[in-house]
Amino acid sequence: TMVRVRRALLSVSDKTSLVGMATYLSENGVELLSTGGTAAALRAADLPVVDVADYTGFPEMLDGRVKTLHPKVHGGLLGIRDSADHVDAMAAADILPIDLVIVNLYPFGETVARGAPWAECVENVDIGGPAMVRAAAKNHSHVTVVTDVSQYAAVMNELADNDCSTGSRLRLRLAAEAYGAMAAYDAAVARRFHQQAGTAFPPVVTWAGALKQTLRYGENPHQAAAFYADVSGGGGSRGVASAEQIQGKELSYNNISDTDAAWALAAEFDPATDGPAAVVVKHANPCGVATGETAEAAFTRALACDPLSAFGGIIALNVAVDKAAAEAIAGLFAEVLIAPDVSGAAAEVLAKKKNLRVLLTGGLPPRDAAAGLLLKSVSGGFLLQGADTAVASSASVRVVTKRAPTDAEMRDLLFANRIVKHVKSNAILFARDGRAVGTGAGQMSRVDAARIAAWKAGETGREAGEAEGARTAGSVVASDAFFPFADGLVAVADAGATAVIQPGGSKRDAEVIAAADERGMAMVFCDFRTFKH
Ligand code: 93A
Repeated sequence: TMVRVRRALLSVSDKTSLVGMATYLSENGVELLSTGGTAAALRAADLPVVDVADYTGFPEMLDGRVKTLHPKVHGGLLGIRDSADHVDAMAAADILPIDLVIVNLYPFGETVARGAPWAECVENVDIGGPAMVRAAAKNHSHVTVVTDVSQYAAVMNELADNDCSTGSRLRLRLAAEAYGAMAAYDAAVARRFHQQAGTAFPPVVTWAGALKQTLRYGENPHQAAAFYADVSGGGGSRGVASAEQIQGKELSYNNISDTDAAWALAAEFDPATDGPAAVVVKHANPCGVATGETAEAAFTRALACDPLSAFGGIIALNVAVDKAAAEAIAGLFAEVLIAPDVSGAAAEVLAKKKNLRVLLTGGLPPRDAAAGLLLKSVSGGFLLQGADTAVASSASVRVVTKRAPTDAEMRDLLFANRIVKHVKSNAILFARDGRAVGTGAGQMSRVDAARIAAWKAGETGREAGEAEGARTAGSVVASDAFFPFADGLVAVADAGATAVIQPGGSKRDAEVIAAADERGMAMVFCDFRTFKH
């Protein structure tokens, strides 16, 4: 059913397009009620407007904390128009029906984002706005509620097509969007309050997603799926959800998930200290990781880790893509490229690869913001945990063997340790000269992960025409958790590894250390494990 709009209440912090919307309403005979700043903006545009304070007979007070919180406002929003009792009660109290509410809230999220002091954040918690929005949305059978500038055009079109009335479908949709917007707002408030309280794991969900993309399907074609951006202030910046896609088809569910894995690993490497780094991911595991003198060198070296698996992979770089890197990347069939930026010449090269999706993040995620909460669903609930930010350094690791690692070995050990954190458990990774050379991922036993990593390195070397064992001879190995027995260590030693980094802490550490000593290997304990399931 259609509802004629005769009276509208406008109270907005974001005054974008306000005058256009209000002019349209006013020209169509709609009476405008408004709060202080909004009313001033309307008067400045020569629009007739009634102050809410004049309508209620109650002044705005307490520094604006009480502006619209009055029965004459809320009665006008909540009264049921086709109930004789409600109509009588409203008339008796001089309450006028309000048919349209246009409200956007105090900019709480923006205030927090610019690091405003706590008191200012608190002052920016809107109370009256959400109260009106909720009341109007509840009474959507009679009231139209607008909570975002992006909805103005749809509402004006509806009014224009229907003699200044709105239909129930639009009112219901706007009411649903209104409650979603209020939930996101409350989530952002709850998150900031928990931060202030020092509650790391809030007892309430403080996530709120804004639909970013309806996906064609999920992990498999028979699963429905959608992609959401976290709009509650916990998403961190320069992540996959806020990246700009400059070319290529729509991202799929698996593209997004794999791109996230690739981006998190690339972001481990700081261009200032590690130089350019490149990552190739397949099925959420890295099949190529390398640093290099240039972006192109890093990519070419990463690709050489396992070119067979890299086909159809996801590429991430920690530095801007230049022309040389773009040309090298264009030589590989890849699904997605993610990087902080691309040069103009690189963009031209990549544009020829029509199917390659290119995502630009604008920079690397700040380390502390990247360390947000990770969420995983379980049947009937979910798990939350902090991001894995553990990093080993040459000063933090303990040498446990007779022989200490050489400087070159230590560099590769720390490099491998940072990568193995991003490999599904059980994980064993061989590395040499700043690149991964063999990976065993997602195995149920550690010794199998070790054998697969060594075998894979050998296979790839053979396919590349290298001498037998050339890849793993003199390599180092990282293990994501301790070796429960010496067998895993023996397997990597047999493959030619000369140094190992692992957390330690097994009951049989002594046996594992003895096996390393017997073979003249160097081993360090980093004292933290990096499971990833
Ligand atoms: O401080 S409030 O929570 N108390 C209120 O009664 C109230 N009514 C509207 N904030 C309130 N508002 C908000 O004021 C609106 O949600 C809107 O964001 C803002 C518009 O104020 P002005 O018209 O003075 O610019």
